[in-house]
Amino acid sequence: MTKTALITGVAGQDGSYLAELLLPKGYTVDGLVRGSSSYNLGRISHLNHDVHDEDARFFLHHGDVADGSRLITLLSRVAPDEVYNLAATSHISLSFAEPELTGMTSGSSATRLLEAIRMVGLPTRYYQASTSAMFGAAAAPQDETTPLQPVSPYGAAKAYAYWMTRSYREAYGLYAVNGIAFNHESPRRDESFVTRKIAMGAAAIAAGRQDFLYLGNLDAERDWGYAKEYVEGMWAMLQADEPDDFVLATGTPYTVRDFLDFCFSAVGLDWEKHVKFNDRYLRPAEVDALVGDASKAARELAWRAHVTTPDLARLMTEAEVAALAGPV
Ligand code: F7E
Repeated sequence: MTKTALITGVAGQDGSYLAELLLPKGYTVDGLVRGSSSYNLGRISHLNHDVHDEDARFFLHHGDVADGSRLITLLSRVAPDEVYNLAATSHISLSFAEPELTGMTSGSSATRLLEAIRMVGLPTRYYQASTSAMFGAAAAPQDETTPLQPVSPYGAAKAYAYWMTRSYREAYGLYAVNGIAFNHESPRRDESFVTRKIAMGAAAIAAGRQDFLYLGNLDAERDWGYAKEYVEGMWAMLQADEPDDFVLATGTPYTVRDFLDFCFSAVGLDWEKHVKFNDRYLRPAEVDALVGDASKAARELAWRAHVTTPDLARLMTEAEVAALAGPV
């Protein structure tokens, strides 16, 4: 029997990779997209969603995770075997500017979905996109036992969603899990995150289209993996016998400065000649070091990140160089 998955945030980086993973496995994939007039469906436009096709298995639905009654209607209609809650306001800087909205989209969306699953009475398995941003000020390396110490509205909202997911698992016996993903990137990453910004900047400078790249704190340490591999971990969590929470990470920290070095080296440039500091990219509070220990996922799910941060930086920079060169 084929399974049905509902993905919130299907048009985002992770949603698009997850849909690409599930469709060849035989899943029917229902994706939630915001019903705005300006669609941003570039990441999923290659997936067949012609609803007139009898074999269609990829469907888009308008809706917003802030709209509880819409979620109930949708869940009743789709009756998914699995729900992946990937929709969020995921920019940390933006979360400081829009703290209340961030709470609604990245925090209480989990409650709305969990409550909708409980009300509709489906045996649905639920994946909550939790994040290393919840660890905030906690000393690195962090794993599933590290106490949460968020330092941004985004981290705090995600910590609330994390605890609601655990509460519904414990109180109602729902199969509900938290995947605690550390930074995961790709050529599909939104342009304002530092990795994509650097990869695009290096490619544009190498092509003579700009001279400088403006950045904030270069000392922050992050554990950057390849998003395409992380969605495999998300799926694996929902196939386990028992629901549990897992960290997804590479385990190796690099600084923003290192990432600059990897990207600019890939195009034969010295980043120090092209990068300027601008304080507009500093945040009211910064997370100094996020480094994950994913040994539980390796042990229990046989999941590992294979693409290292230097490989990822190269892959992302090459994608930008190719994009600038245009179609062959
Ligand atoms: O920043 C520094 C910045 O915005 C990384 C999200 O996926 O991962 C992500 O959040 C570091 C920070 O990612 C610029 O201050 C310097 O220290 O790429 P980012 P993030 O804040 O770690 C977590 C795990 C999530 O869950 C989030 O959703 O880079 N940095 N200069 C800069 N960052 C940006 N964006 N732009 C700069 O110009």
